[in-house]
Amino acid sequence: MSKKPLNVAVIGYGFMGRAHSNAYRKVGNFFDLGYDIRMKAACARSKDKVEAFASQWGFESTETDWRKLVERKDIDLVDICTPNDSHREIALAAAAAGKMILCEKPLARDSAEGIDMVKAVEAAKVPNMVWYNYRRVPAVTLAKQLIDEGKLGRIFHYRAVFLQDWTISSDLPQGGTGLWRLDVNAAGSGVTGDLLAHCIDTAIWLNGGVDKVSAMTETFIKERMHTLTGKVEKVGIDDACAFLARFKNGSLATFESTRYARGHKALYTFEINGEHASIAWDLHDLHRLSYFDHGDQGIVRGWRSIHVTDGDHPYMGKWWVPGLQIGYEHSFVHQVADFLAGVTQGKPASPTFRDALETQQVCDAVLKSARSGAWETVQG
Ligand code: SOE
Repeated sequence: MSKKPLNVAVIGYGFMGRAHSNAYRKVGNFFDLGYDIRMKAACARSKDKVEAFASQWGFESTETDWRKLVERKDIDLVDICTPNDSHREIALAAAAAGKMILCEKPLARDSAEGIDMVKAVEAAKVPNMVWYNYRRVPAVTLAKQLIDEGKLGRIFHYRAVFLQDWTISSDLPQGGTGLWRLDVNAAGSGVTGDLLAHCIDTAIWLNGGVDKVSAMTETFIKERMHTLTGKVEKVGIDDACAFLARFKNGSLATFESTRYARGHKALYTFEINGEHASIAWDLHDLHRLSYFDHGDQGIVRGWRSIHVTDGDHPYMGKWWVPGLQIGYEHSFVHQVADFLAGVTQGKPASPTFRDALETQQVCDAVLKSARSGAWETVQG
């Protein structure tokens, strides 16, 4: 079958620019797509850096102005890998230009920006998706399958944490490459939008919508040098956030995230306790899913550790042979494969901008609750 050419443009060459470019390059080798992906253009402000990035990742051309890029007739898909403060503006222009849009998480700095983005892609009827990649780690997708099959029965508890330790030094500046995550104007929030957004996205996918939240946040280091102004400026992000939540299905949840958990680099874990079974997952052991089934015979009942590498496990039939595991970068490959399958079948793959707005609305309620000290209802 002949494949349709798909010209991809990636804006931003940071960590995510690399993760996504790697996915576009690999996906056609492992998944049967209706598209022939072409690495058409890379875009970033610095000419030297974007040219080096384009040559490393095999892009045919470069642009230093994203406005020019989104107007190009030879681009079909625009991938936004820039800091959060430019997501809205680029997405609105790309939607008006009729491009497919993939946007790095979180969708935006807040729901108000997110709503504009949802309206723009829906009015333009362009395929869209947000890169909440952890859904597509095979063990996490298996968790979804088990829940949807009813194996857990009624869900009582959801528990998630995302711990890091990379911002503990007070010498670390805010702003600029990578460190824009510490600058509230660029990021919108701290760990809430950067890390808890992942946990919330997975939780909504696995356990449905969140009704109410009660949160606390802390900014441990109050001032940092700003890379762009050279001045010591107030830190406006949350360094740590913990919140309680009530889901619409009646289950209770706790979520915690910090960049001050010495010894933890990216410890994302969740555990779900149901009436008949429980499941647990740990990003540091991402190819395993822990599963406890109360229906097992009593004398052998216990937590089992499923090595999610068999051909009938989600996505695994596309990779190597049973027993050989895959990793972090493959979740991005799966996301591109699902996105394009959705476009071909006219069934948008999740999370669309509208799905990701729900996560944004939970983040807004969490930050509101941390300020008010009260339980807040999630809007939307
Ligand atoms: C922050 O350190 C970060 O890189 C996030 O921005 C990513 O979304 C997360 O997956 C890993 O941590």
